[in-house]
Amino acid sequence: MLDVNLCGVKMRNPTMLAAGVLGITASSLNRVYHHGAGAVVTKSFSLEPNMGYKNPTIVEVPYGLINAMGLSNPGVESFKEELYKIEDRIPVVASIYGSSPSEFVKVALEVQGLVDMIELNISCPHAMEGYGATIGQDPQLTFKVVEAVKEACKVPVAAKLTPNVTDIKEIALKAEEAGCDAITLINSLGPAMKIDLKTGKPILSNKFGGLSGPAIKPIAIRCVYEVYETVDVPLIGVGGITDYKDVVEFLYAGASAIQIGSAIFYHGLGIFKKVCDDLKAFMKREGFKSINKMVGLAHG
Ligand code: RRO
Repeated sequence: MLDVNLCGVKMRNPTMLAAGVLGITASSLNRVYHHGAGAVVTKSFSLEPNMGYKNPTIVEVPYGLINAMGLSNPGVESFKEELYKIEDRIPVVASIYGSSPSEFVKVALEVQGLVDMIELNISCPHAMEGYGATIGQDPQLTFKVVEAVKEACKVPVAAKLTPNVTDIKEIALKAEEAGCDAITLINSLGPAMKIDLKTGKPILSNKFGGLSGPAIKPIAIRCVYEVYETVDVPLIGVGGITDYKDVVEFLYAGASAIQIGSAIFYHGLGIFKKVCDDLKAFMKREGFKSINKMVGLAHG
């Protein structure tokens, strides 16, 4: 009843681990799957290792978290060792980033044989110039990165978009035109900042970071809704999902699958099973036989 087929990737339910949370080792990714996720997404990784920012890298605010991890990762060579150790039956999405189309392609080619899908992170709101949202805020750069990876790659490719744009439809259309198979939305919102009243200074070492959690859910829902009316590729909704009602909202807005990240901080990994059990009960109550039947119901 909960199973979905996302670009040919079969998932036992529509929940996925969002990029950036528990996604750096095979053992944590295996563990997330054992707790009920339908698929897992890695922490974003790049060609070369990246130390990321100094601590503190994350701070809690009402209804959300602000993070500036700084795109930290051990680099693709080292990441491959982890990808080998992920259990075969687990649908795995590699989140990758770079500063140019050719850099994205190099990383994608290294890992495509080890994963089911690639998610292009062109949307980190506090990335260094030339990376992250500086790509995803530019329609032409978005097009070039997606086109290059699609030309080189045989696995499905999703583009993860930033909400920090004037018109997300324009960016989504470019990603679709360039051939992406799916669109993930949204990455964290921002840049956001929290100041410590004792020191009088910003708490994060990077000063500002990306806001995630329930605070951004209404924006994520609006982005999914708008993009659903604009493109024909499947959408993956992410942003502030905490319970099954949030999942239903995302499905109605137009998402075919959803990702959970910050809620793990509040509720632990049990959230995957809880959301799926509650979603199934809701579908039985409302007479929905499959997830597909719920996708896009808020339209028209
Ligand atoms: O690593 C991070 O600081 C980070 C990334 Br790559 C991203 O895409 N989004 C985010 O909120 N943080």
